[in-house]
Amino acid sequence: TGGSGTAEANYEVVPLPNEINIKEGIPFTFSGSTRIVYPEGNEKMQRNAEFLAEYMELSTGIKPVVTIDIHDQNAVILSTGLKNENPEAYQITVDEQTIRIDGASEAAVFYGIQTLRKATPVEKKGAVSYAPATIIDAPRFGYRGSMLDIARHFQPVEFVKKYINLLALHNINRFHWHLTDDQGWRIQIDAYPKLTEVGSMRKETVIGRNSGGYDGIPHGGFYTKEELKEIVAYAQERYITVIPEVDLPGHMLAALAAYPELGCTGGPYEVEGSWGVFDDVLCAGNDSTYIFLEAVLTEVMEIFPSEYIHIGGDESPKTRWEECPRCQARIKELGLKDHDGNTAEHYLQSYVTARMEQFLNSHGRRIIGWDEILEGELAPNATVMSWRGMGGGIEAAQMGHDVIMTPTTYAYFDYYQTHNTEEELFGIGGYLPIEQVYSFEPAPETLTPAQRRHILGAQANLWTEYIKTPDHVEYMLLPRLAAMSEVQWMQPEKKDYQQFLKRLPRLLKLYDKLGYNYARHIFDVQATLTSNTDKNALDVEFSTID
Ligand code: NAG
Repeated sequence: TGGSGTAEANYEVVPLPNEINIKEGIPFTFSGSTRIVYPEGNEKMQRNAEFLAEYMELSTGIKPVVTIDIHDQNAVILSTGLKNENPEAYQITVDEQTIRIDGASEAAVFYGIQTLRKATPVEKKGAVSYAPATIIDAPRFGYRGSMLDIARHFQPVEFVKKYINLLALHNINRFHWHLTDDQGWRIQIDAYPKLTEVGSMRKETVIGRNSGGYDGIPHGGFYTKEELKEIVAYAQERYITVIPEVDLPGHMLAALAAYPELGCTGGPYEVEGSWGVFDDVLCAGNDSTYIFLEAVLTEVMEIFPSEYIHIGGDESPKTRWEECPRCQARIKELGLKDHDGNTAEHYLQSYVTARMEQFLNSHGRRIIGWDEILEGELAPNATVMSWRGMGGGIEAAQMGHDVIMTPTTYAYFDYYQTHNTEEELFGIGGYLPIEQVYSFEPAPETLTPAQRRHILGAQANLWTEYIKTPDHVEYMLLPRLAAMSEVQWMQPEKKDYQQFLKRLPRLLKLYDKLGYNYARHIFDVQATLTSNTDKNALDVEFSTID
């Protein structure tokens, strides 16, 4: 494609479409006179058309006109006319005169647009030629998630939007937003103003990995309701549902610092400045706890239209509950006993979870919880997010519950990307190279076909104890999120890591164009992992990146 001449599109993008059939014939040429046509009266499709126009301008320097006028010549035509059982299925048909993107829904058209955008080269300004082709595509999983923790380190609204655009680029449709934790409460709640007045600010942060030394610098921040609603709408335009998480009953020190009466000992508590699992959790024997949680969740539901509300449930020590007279009285009142390898206190957490589930179900919402909610008794309608390996998810699926797979071994993007950790930005530890992300199979063979249908999808998690800046967030995500997007989108039999590596450089160029930071040096390591012949191929591919 070097020199003069028209740049050529390449449909082998990330994630790779299910079917790409290239045909004989004259290509379509995108030029200054190409129009993007959307169906009259459909605002979402108009927005889709505008997205495509913006993307094309960034990649080619040409901003096409967006219109409802049907011109059969030299147009990209968007429609929702595709009939398909999968609401996210789309088809792209390219001939000399037109590129048609037909989706089973507006969201599906959006994914067709992402594919077209990624097929479009970014190195050169001017016209682009698209080989005549039919592309048939649909995602494997309906839940394609990415979790961001902004409790440990706060990020401004502008960055959250940039992050959402990044998810869209990878066909991700769920943004799991970890909004509360020991180290900060980040969401405005009118009924409990001290949550943000007190709970959103910690006085300092531990240096390094719990070294014992502190930086003496206050860290904090929170989102107002207006900001949160703005982000929800921003994500919605990009067909991404924001799933808020209020982590309970553990990971609650920031809330306890604001309202110490909600803890078993009554405090005083502080917004935590170090990392780990802390003994002080919400008191499960105190009625005020339930009043508090219902008030918080009521306001959360007002802000977030998502059917799912994530109630956390991870790492909630039972130490305080064992000593607390009110918790013990509640255990007695409920008749909870040690049995089946669980203590009465485990069943007390199950009681808290089930009560929150009942409350949210009665408002038409559903809960997701971390796999600890399997300990004791699983709430009747809960979806389980399996993080301590796949075991919890497998067990839940066997019980007929829905599952989202996000095991540390494949999905924890706070882990290092290479063994050469000296050269990487700081991570929590662990080792999760992109190749391993790519090899992730969220629906294991051990499940029956019926059980496998309970695996709704997979998600990448980014915890941010050691990740302070937007650049660092992007570095941890990229390019591993590209590998995760193929796990989430592609049929497993079509996945091929070596082939993925050949397609990836063009996506990296788009990252550069969009101003995303990514882990560049992992490819030196990657190249040494492959055979010499492959290594040469890779060198050629990747030498074109910089
Ligand atoms: C777990 C914690 C999380 C922490 C992360 C670090 C879950 C569900 N819980 O210990 O708060 O930030 O791992 O990798 O992951």
